Amino acid sequence: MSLVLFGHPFSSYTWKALIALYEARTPFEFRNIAGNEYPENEAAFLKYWPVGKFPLLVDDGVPVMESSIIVEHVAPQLIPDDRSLALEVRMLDRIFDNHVMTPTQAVVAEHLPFITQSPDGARIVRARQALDKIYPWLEARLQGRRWAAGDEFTLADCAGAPSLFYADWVQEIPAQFADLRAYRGRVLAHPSVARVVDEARPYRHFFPLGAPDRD
Ligand SMILES: N[C@@H](CCC(=O)N[C@@H](CS)C(=O)NCC(=O)O)C(=O)O
Repeated sequence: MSLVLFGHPFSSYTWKALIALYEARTPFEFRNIAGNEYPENEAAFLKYWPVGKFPLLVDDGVPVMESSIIVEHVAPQLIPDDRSLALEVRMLDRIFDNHVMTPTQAVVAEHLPFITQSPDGARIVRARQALDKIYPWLEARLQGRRWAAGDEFTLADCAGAPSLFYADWVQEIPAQFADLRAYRGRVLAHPSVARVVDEARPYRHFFPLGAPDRD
């Protein structure tokens, strides 16, 4: 297996793939597609995946798209063998991506001048309402749990870490959701996650809503 990961060090979905690679301790080459800094990396990436969404893994020349599939490809041990637990892990993975990261990305996108010059206020309100709905659901779900699903760190945590990291920056998790806030703190302290957070520090000034002075 010769692995190349195309991505951006500040990208939430790139984090998800990197966390799994760090968990698996698998050697790989990272090809940064940050802005205009590495045009050769971006050109190679777009040849493999013209859609342009990252991360993208290339394994011995074969492209693997979608962060959840990349996680499963490089670290199958992050999906439990037990079938019902595996279902819960996959469900939480989808919930973090679709109901935490998607509204978070929507708010961020409306603040990026290279995406829009006229932010859609209604879209921002809808996205914030979506976060308001998922926070209490997650609070109830995570009660008494160390990790998102089961006793081990899994794919669900690979998705939970970046989505909650950025969601909290966009719309701080209210203090009343103590278990959710504690989970976020715990998962961010996990070594593979702390590593991606640290590697992204030089890019924090790009956060369009202004990076808070924490984390
Ligand atoms: N479902 C995809 C989502 C990937 C995604 O949205 N990546 C963002 C970066 S975090 C992206 O490619 N943004 C650039 C764009 O949309 O053009 C996955 O899980 O890999």
